[in-house]
Amino acid sequence: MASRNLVTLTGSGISAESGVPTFRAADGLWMGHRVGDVATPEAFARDPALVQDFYNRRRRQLAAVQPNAAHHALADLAARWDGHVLLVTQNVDDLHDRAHADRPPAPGFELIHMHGELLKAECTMTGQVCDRPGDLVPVEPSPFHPRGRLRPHIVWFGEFPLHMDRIEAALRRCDLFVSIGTSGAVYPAAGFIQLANLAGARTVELNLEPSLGRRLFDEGRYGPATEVVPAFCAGL
Ligand code: BJW
Repeated sequence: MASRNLVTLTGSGISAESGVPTFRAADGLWMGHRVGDVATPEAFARDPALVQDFYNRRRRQLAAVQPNAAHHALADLAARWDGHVLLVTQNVDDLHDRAHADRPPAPGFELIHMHGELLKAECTMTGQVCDRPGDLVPVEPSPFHPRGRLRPHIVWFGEFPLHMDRIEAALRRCDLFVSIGTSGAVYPAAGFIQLANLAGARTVELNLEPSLGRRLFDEGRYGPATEVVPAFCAGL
């Protein structure tokens, strides 16, 4: 029987060939920083200038990059898929959004940024979110609350990823799960493969090299995302 309910999970490997760095580089640093210095609520409380500067630099970097053949292949697939497609990305870049922007929205398609979005900011008091494509200053007043500040709309370690109820519901009914360009080092995303297996889905990993969870997948195809993702999508 043909697959109808597709869940695709993407990680930073899909954006690597667009020029966005992945996270777990050999030196263990992200753009020269240790994780705990920039990607935790504690880091923001301790040194908001450092954290805002880190995200300001990444926001500016995003303006200089474009979606690649892998993002476009997934957008083409979603446009022609006869069924439900949930594209869950751990990436905070907007490259999937841009790849989908020039196609009519397909019925049954959803894109979820489970770790937030670099081009948005959120109020520390109310959690309300607004577009914020430009720089944030260390203590940025919030338009939503007199005592609030704007922080990057990013899910830091120890915080809850977004829309988990919708993601888990889609995983429970999926019949094809495809994981692309993620090391499987960060939970809860690293556990989605187990939920897909419980649902009885066909499970496929597309990555530069086998991830930590390789043995949990039915099938793996390895190479640069701009090659393996279009080839895989063309075969569906
Ligand atoms: C290519 C390629 C090419 C390269 N083509 N491929 C102990 C045990 C278990 C869990 C925990 C634990 N201690 C703490 C936790 C929980 C913690 C966690 O998982 N920690 C781990 C480090 C152990 N998780 C959390 O805190 C999360 N919240 C949470 O768990 O809440 C409780 C909860 C439980 C259950 C349900 C619901 C809630 C929050 C996690 C937030 C993660 N945020 C980050 C940072 C965002 C900020 C920012 O962007 O600055 O998100 S971490 C970072 O890692 C980022 C990424 O989205 C995420 C995943 O990384 P990714 O994308 O996989 O990148 P890499 O670099 O690891 O891998 C790149 C891959 O690409 C590699 O495989 C390459 O081979 C490949 N590649 N070039 C194809 N050209």
